[in-house]
Amino acid sequence: MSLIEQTENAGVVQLTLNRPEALNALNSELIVALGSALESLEARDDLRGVLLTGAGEKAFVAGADIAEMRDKTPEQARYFANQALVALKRLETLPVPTVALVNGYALGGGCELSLACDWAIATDNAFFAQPEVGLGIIPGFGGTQRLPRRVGPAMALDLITTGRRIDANEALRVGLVNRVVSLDERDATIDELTKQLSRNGPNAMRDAKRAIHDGQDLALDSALALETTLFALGFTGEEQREGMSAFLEKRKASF
Ligand code: DAK
Repeated sequence: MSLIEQTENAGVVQLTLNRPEALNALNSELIVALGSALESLEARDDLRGVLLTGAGEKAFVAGADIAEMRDKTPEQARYFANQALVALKRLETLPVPTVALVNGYALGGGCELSLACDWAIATDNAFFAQPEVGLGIIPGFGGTQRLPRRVGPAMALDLITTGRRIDANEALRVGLVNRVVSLDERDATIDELTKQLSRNGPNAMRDAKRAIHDGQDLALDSALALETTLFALGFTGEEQREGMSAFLEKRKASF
């Protein structure tokens, strides 16, 4: 049984964290497996998108593995932290759209894993929390940085210092996820998303992601200049011509 199950449809890869007996809690082995799955995806020019989800109906990821973490020495904790940092960086910098399908508990490192994706969909049984302070630690998978960027510093402080759990609808209200679907709609949602990501211009999707991500760290004028450059570059390849020709010829574009 593989810790990361990988399936694929039309260039859209679904990665499923597969450790349901521990509610997909992130131990070193699972983090390393995720990192290497992402590393092999990085190299693929034909990749259109990545969907990340958890095995079973109960949990996306119930956090870092507490049993494994408890007895770590500081050196081991640093090694673990580095492995995690590398895996999450790989996820965040994948050039294609990445979507977390949060299908149950997303606690601690699980919530942070969903934040390392571009955006998230929750099923209606999902719960989110950053309960680390209750364990005597602070979030270590980027929660103190990515959460405030997603939901604002006040809401991030609320969630991190209280450790309270919020349900899918509150997660939607605060902007932690973009959509909530019922558990029954999960497969149809995946199919629809796969269709959308596989029929759009792959280079255009990559350039749009790059403009948004890189633009966040720039002043507005520089960010707009980046957009202009990427827009113009889009006219150097086949993709723009095919997309526009298909519209004018009343047919579906073939990218
Ligand atoms: N770690 C290890 N095992 C876990 C786990 C976890 N986080 N969560 C659940 N499990 C295991 C349970 O121990 C149980 O195992 P058995 O007893 O069957 O062997 C099995 O999964 C089923 O869980 P429960 O029996 O507890 O199931 P319930 O439905 O009763 O409760 C629950 C579900 C999700 C409410 C509960 O399991 C729970 O509260 N789990 C812990 C949630 C939590 O506190 N998560 C945050 C962990 S702290 C770092 C980066 C990040 C982090 C740390 C360092 N660095 C970069 C260094 C992140 C920290 C965290 O995520």
